[in-house]
Amino acid sequence: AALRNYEVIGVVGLGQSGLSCVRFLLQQGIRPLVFDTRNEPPLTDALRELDTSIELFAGELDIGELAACDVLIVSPGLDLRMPALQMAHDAGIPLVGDGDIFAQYAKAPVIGITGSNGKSTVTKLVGELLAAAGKKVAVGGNIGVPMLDVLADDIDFYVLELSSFQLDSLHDLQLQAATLLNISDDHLDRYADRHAYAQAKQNIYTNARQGVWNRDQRATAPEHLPLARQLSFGSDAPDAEAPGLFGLVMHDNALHISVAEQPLIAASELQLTGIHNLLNVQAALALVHSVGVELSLILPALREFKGLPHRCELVAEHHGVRWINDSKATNIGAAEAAIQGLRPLVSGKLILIAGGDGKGADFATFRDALDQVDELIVLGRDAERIAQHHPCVTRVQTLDEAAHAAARLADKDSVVLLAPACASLDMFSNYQERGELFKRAVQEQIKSAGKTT
Ligand code: UMA
Ligand code: ADP
Repeated sequence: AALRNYEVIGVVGLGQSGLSCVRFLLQQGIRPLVFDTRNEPPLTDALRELDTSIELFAGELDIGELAACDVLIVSPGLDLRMPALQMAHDAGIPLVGDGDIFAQYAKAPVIGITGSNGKSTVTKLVGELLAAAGKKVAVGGNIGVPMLDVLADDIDFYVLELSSFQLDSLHDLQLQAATLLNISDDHLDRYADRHAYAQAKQNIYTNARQGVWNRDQRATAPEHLPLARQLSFGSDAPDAEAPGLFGLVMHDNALHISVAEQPLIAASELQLTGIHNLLNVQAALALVHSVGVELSLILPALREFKGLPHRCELVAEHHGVRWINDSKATNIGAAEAAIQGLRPLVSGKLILIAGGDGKGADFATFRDALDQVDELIVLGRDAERIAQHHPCVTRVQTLDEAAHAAARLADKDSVVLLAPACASLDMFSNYQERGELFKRAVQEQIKSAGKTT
């Protein structure tokens, strides 16, 4: 329902999303009540800068206070199953997300992207491909810019990364094209079980004009969209039967992304590495195709796309050895994708650098992926918990030592991959710092190798 139908609006959660909601409401001449479960919400000063007189209720949510509102805009980081929110819901107060407000004000078509992995990569790529086709694009959502902040008058397309949390509180957004990239275990602390998590992700297809899904994972297929409004991508070549279109084929002895069974672009022309990224690229192509963009227009931009930093990022290629930074692989699932995605493309040794804070994960489940690695270099707090699952292990203390050891083990056509399968916090301030230090270590290693040869 339209915002103007409500007399008192509550914004629950004062993080980036909450603050952007308040800013947006103030622009509409609406002063909301603000709630946050923390006693000292970190963005309190930023809220005061927007408006000194806004009422802020900090600390445990109180149903008596929430009940003063006619609608609650709830932040994605808050579990909708919290007792006070459930009580508000049961009392008939709608619980909505920033996506529902966005839906009321966005005047241009919206493309939505969800999935357990690859969301940011695909979101960024779709934005760049549309821009290359001459469209004015705004990119936001879970990628880091609250969606209400990117609303503007002169936009041709919005591209939104949507987390399952954002989808949970989304009711009204009509997506022109939507994709569910893949589903693997994540956020199971917020969902009753895997099925509930998968259902949350399926919500992206509700009200979508076109659904784009992954043939490698049937659970990503839209359950309720007619076939004519589906397109799929995958690691096989789709047959002529709808709703395929995008796939992978061999052509002139080289792996190509195909469209309608015709090779479109060779994997080797892309700067992104790994089979998983060939799927991400197909998803992006399918989305832009769905909104009517001619694919030949965007091939140069596709060749130029370097991906986001710290996601299977090619750092250097030196004497036939490729060095890849996947520092964002902060859990086993993401590291597995990097290993499995790269393995078929590596003719020499695959050398993995892993370790860090394993967050209590059971590394026995990492064994299948580790089996595909020729050499393992470990560091960090949980180094030994990973090391015990591989026969060829080198133990190091720093990323410099890791790069040095990798250079020693590598031969021509080897790939050295940093995919830690762990958080970075035992040794670094975040995954970005870990990735930057790795890149520096690689450059140093290459420089010193240059001196000795
Ligand atoms: N929090 C409280 N009490 C509150 C409100 C929040 O304790 O009253 C805590 C939450 O539990 C959470 C943190 O504060 O730990 C942030 O929550 P939030 O809802 O305020 O988050 P925002 O700052 O608004 O950021 C959110 C997304 N974060 C989450 O969904 C947790 C950001 O995605 C997103 O970029 C931003 O909106 C803009 O759309 C980040 C993320 O980690 C990158 N997303 C998860 C992921 O990708 O796995 C889903
Ligand atoms: P998200 O925004 O969903 O976290 P990113 O694009 O930031 O995704 O990539 C995060 C990590 O997930 C990367 O480091 C990569 O190893 C892994 N990844 C990326 N794309 C895929 C994919 N299609 N399938 C599985 N894993 C992937």
